[in-house]
Amino acid sequence: MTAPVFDVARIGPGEGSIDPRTRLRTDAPSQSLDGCWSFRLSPSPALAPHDEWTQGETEGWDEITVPAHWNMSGFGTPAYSNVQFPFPIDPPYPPDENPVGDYVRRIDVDAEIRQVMDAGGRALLRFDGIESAADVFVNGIRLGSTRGSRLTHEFDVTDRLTGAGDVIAVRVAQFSDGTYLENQDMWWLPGIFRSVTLLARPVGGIDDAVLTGDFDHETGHGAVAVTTTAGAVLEVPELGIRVDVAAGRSTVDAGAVEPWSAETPRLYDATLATASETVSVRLGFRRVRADDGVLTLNGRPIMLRGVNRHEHDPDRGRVHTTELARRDLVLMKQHNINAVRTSHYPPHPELLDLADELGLYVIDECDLETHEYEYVSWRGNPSDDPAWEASFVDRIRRTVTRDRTHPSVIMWSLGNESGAGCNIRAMARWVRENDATRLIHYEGDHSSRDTDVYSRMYASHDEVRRIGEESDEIAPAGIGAAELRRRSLPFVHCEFGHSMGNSPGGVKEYWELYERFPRLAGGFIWEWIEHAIAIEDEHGRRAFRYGGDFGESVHDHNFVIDGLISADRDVRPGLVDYAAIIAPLVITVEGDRRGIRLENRYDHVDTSHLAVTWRREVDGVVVAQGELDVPPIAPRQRGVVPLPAEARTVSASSVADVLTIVAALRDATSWAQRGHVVATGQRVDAGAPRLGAAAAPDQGEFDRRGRPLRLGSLDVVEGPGIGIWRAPTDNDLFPGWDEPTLPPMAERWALARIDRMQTRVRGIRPEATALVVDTRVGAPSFDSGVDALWRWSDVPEGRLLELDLRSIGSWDNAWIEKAPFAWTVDWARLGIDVTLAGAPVGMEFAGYGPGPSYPDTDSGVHFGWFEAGADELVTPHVRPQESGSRRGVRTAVIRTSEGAVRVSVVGGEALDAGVALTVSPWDRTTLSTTSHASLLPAPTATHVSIDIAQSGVGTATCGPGVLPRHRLPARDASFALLFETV
Ligand code: IPT
Repeated sequence: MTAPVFDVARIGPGEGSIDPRTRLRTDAPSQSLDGCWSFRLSPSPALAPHDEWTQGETEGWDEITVPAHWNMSGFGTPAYSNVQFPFPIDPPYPPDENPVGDYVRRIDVDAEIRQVMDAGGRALLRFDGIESAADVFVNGIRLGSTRGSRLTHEFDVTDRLTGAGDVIAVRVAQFSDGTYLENQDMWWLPGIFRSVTLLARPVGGIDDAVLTGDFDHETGHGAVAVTTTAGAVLEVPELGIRVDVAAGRSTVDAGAVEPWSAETPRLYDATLATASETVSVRLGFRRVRADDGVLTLNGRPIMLRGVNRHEHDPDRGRVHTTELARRDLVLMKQHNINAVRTSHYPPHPELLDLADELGLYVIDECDLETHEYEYVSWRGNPSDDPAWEASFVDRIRRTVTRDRTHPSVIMWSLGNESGAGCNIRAMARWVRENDATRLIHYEGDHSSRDTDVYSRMYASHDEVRRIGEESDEIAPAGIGAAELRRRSLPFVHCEFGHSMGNSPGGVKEYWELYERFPRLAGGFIWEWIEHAIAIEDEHGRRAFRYGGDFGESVHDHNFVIDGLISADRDVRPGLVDYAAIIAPLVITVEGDRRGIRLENRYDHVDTSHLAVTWRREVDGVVVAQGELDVPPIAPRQRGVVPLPAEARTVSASSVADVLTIVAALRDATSWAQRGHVVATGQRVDAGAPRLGAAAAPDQGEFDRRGRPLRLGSLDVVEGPGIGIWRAPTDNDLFPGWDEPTLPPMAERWALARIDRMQTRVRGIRPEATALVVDTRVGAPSFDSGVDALWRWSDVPEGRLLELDLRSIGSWDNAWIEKAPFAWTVDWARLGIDVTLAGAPVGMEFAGYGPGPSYPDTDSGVHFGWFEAGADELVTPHVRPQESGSRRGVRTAVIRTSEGAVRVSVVGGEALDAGVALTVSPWDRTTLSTTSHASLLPAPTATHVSIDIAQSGVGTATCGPGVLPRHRLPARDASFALLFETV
């Protein structure tokens, strides 16, 4: 028998599978069919052979591992596109070029499963994820098809299996009608990428059951809601519960319980048993509500400190491994994150087990996105076409049904970026009828008519403030009942803080708003992981690739590299910043060090699990320390704690006297060790360096343009000169959403030519105590620039530079004809650039660290005496760009393969704020013209920038640009530096 036509262009859900069931742990036997399958790839459904393959004829085929994507397994290459569709919008048709993968596996059914079947039981074949459409066969008989790549499908195979040598065959198309509903911003990765399992269903077993725990905060009592297909015994041993429950719905009073929350992820093991099957669930008792505009859990307001998480493994794509999933969630918890939106599809089921256990609130999102319709002004959007209703409802039904026992899931999300319409409404209706224990989320319809929260993405700070004040714009339809209802819902910022490259700036300012207005329930950073794909480059080294690197004709470059962690799970500076912004404890040292103010931002627990210690360092030496006696502060309350006398003292110092307060875990948790730091507060009193008398330096130590030949023990290769440009960050390359009609910063800089400034020496003047060098730095074609007066002298401590900088000319766009609007050329930075001999080896510095920061990403750094190795100087962004600045630096030793120099702030305005120091293996032109980190040349020199001011980084790739307060308009400056030999 030959396989029937493979229909991949038919509007509708898959067919032939059984009704979706809740995911439960069971003692019924199962058999994993993961592992090696026979595999054959055809270029399109029309060219897929109609031979005897479904009966196991696979001679000459290749092999593939399941689960995997075939284009990550040597069959084809991955492709990335975001909103734009890789083929014409011509629903329900996929393109002719539509790879088809045939999978075959011959199995002997495990004896345990056979026994169940022999006793009259049934067997199910379960697929947890196939992208994008499959036809399923057993022993040559077609059982049906799947739609919904990240959704589970089960087929009853009882009457099809013989027990020995059974042939399981699956034909998978990369694209299908389903693809029109799955245009998420991610790699196109086809294949059987989640597990395949054979499940035994014993006679008298529990075919389906839903167990959820409810918590009544007024009585402190819990209740277990049970819906089961078979009469069974419910047991919760810890609560002394052992009751018979009949088939159907029932509620069992659990008495006094400890509630579940992200902060107290208390789970109770529960079982439901019949004579032939026991299923087990980890119950959490909690109640989530939208209460008068406030999101609450167990009667208390909660704040979502969230991230959006895709499933991504740089070597495997969307194939889940327990190890990476746990690593992700543990890293989240360690960085104070308490919520995950599973953008934009249900995650691997194990992720929810981990979220229950570790304590994370989950917005579980349906596998739905029709974003491609934005390109055609949403014309013909399936979301509003009744022909697609069954497909939409099937998707949400599979999502909710699989995951409904998880206490961590507090909202169902209907999907992402799919516009509005009747099918979105039908999905919401289905959820309302089937699960009352969570709220409904959906961002794509701003009327919020079907949701329980008002959700938006990338709203500006100003709009978020207005939403908080309930003074936001009234919907075009006017202020009817629907609009009043929307305005009364809690607000969730489901995507904000676009973490692409050196980013996201402005998050702190969002957080201040969330904290200020009770209606604002927090937000989710876009996004958790960079989706770089790892390859081995021509030198045999591991290297990261992005859109366009695999020859795609339609792609979105590196827009998929926008995470708080790298694809290899290295923490990016944005995560450190976010962790501090959302820290559950805010520690403020009173100005005069009299005491500290503590703000407990936990929603459910007091502060007794934290040990609060203090430490005083003078010029890098710890002079006193101790633990503070902090009476427990209740959730969302504040307290003031006095400081002991030794902490209050401030000594004279040359660098700084620093008081640091640290709150750390008293005991280990499932996600961190004892002593893990949750929050830090500081008071820095800057010291005053003293220098001996100055004398004029030997002019022979300078070149003919008045530049020193050496600094410390290092030869100067180039400079020093004045720089106001940076290697554009991803954000610099995009117009901010707040200024959509203006050219992006990087373009303004290029138009104003500040990336290629020229220096003219106006005069060199030996004076009694200094060599004075007067320079003008200007942009070609323009009369704007920076005048710099350099005063070099020798002091007993080393070589002193006093620098005066004056902005000259105009920095508006009047001179650029093509500019239709008025804008200014804000600078990227203002400082000195100098190239020193030798590749960088590292640095030691006293300043804000240990990692990099910029004016709008400076929450996660604190003052200290730090070291950075060669590989910590800059951030290895996949697309090279500006990074690595250490701010507030007062003194630092820069080491290269040729020697070292110490640079210290000794005067001028830098005495208060310090300088921003960037030590990079690459110059800015190289950084800005190299497409991938792996293509950067081996470092030969050390590029040092010492900046008196810098611009923030903003989040213009998706959202507002740099906030005005963090910009750097043209300005003057004066400061003094000391260079010493070490
Ligand atoms: C928004 C998407 O929801 C998300 O999937 C991702 O694409 C993100 O942006 C950008 O990285 S959609 C955007 C056009 C607002």
